Amino acid sequence: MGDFDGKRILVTGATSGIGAATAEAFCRAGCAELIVVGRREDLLQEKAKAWSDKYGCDVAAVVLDVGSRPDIEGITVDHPNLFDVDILVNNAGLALGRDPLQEGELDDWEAMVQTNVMGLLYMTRAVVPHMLQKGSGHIVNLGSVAGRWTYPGGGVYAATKAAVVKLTEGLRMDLLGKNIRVTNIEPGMVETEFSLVRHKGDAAKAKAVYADTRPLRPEDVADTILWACSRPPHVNVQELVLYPTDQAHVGQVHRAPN
Ligand code: NDP
Ligand code: 8X3
Repeated sequence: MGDFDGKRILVTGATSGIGAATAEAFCRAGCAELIVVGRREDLLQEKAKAWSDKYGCDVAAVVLDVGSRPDIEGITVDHPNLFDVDILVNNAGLALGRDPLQEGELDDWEAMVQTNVMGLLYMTRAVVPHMLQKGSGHIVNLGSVAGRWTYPGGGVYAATKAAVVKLTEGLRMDLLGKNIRVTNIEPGMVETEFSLVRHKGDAAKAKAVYADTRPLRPEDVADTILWACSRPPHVNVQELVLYPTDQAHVGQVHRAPN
């Protein structure tokens, strides 16, 4: 019997990067039902079908902006049991811009706070009552090393990830005694669409972030998430920092041209 047999799992931000790798890893590991969330409908549907065909897992694609309270409330009214899951991976998130704070774009700030903080809160609030009713559950949040150590031009993104540290800690306290685990996974540099999004489609800038170094792959983070979720029920991985070998700190990356 596998660790995820019979489990219903929800992964937000599953159209690319860490979320897509995590969703696929749960299917591969034999979860019964997977719900994947993202905004790019065609991509989400395509991935959901591919995972379902390949692994025989029941995959439901739910097109949703996690930062939209009306969307989440609406879908909850229409489908009251949609968020009744055993594991929630709050992965959807983004950085926008590398401007110094004094020159920052207000729209970028709002999108980061709304997605990385409010989105995580809305999803958590929608899921936790079901876990309480069942008497079990696991919430995995995607923080970042940026939530512990910031860097120039990264202050707002880092603040949203610092919020994830506190929200994870507070939720764990509020749920003490309820048999619900709460984990914060904090990766360093992972090569995904993250930098392309941050640099608003500028592929050269995005590529430069990962040039001549060996970043983490999304699958490395997915492995870590599955490891945390497959500990015995009395074990909770509270927080876990995962750097590539070639990164000692947020701003300190070893680069060696091949
Ligand atoms: P990607 O850009 O590859 O993936 C981000 C995912 O989030 C996409 O699937 C995107 O889908 C989804 N998403 C973004 N905004 C929303 C929204 N409002 N509602 C629903 N889905 C949304 O980046 P990563 O895989 O790298 O990022 C995943 C998480 O990991 C983020 O929280 C990020 O902050 C964190 N992280 C990333 C690191 C890195 O170096 N890459 C390091 C540390 C943490 P769509 O556009 O279809 O909505
Ligand atoms: C993403 C890692 O260092 O680009 O959370 O902020 S970093």
